[in-house]
Amino acid sequence: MGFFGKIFGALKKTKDNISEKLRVLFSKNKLGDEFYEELEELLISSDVSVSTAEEVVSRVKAKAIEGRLSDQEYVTSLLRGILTDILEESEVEAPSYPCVIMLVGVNGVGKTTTVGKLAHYFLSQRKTVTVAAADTFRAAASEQLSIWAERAKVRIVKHEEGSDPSAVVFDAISSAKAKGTDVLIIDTAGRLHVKDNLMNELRKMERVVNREFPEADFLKLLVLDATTGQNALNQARVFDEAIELDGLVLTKLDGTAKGGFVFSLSSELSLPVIYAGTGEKMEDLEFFNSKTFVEAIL
Ligand SMILES: Nc1nc2c(ncn2[C@@H]2O[C@H](COP(=O)(O)OP(=O)(O)O)[C@@H](O)[C@H]2O)c(=O)[nH]1
Ligand SMILES: [Mg+2]
Repeated sequence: MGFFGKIFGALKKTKDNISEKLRVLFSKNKLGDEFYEELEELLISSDVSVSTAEEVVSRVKAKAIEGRLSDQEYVTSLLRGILTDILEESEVEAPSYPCVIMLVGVNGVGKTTTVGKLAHYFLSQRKTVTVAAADTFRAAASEQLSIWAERAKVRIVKHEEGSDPSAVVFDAISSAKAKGTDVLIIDTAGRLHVKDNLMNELRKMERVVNREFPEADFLKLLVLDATTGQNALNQARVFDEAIELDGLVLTKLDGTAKGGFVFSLSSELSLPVIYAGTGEKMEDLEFFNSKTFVEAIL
């Protein structure tokens, strides 16, 4: 089962929920302001933040033909169009080479796994890849990445446990430059309970990349677990404040995912989802498709 099958399965609960709520809303035969208020509440209860729900409703207001607001099919297709627009407005172009992709995010969201998947993906595109084990907090972290690097058959740069992550990044850049590597992918730590340390560490790595490898296209991607819901927005704010993010990777789209928060990330932080993880294997990574995503939840 590919992305399309998995994403429809993962978001089925969200979809069932929304369609049941829409059914109730239309059965009430509300029109005008009352209708819009209820629509806004419906979105908020589906993990869309308040300000994004307001934005969606104001776009519906601007576009809708008043007399057709009692037509569920009509409103649903209008909503689909608006939600797709919101996702597409934040989309970015594919990276140019050489590029550095740094994955950040809290513990357990799937950073290390995604490094492995991305390495495999770029190799399949006939690009050369180096991965950097800049999660030096636990020895297990770089061992886990070594296993992925071996599986994907890419080079890995790692240091001892407890060493400075920026030094790993520095060495990885030297090595990538010397070998003329197309893509350098950096794995990082995610222990948010020492937030200030982590953010300083990430900023330091960012400075090293900017200083040592200015010719590379640098993408800082936040990895988010799709089952998280609204809290994802808080995570994104924290990381975006520290190191300006370029986009998102949404993992675990093979589980029971929550859909609504993706629109808030796009509309409030202008952060596009670029890749989607749909399983634990190396091949389980897809390009995110806005239209398919919207169809899976509405
Ligand atoms: N089902 C599923 N599991 C995933 C996915 N991505 C990662 N995982 C699992 O999530 C757990 C944590 O992943 P890891 O890469 O170690 O997270 P990290 O702490 O952010 O580096 C592991 O058990 C992974 O196998 C995904 O797309 N789908
Ligand atoms: Mg990890």
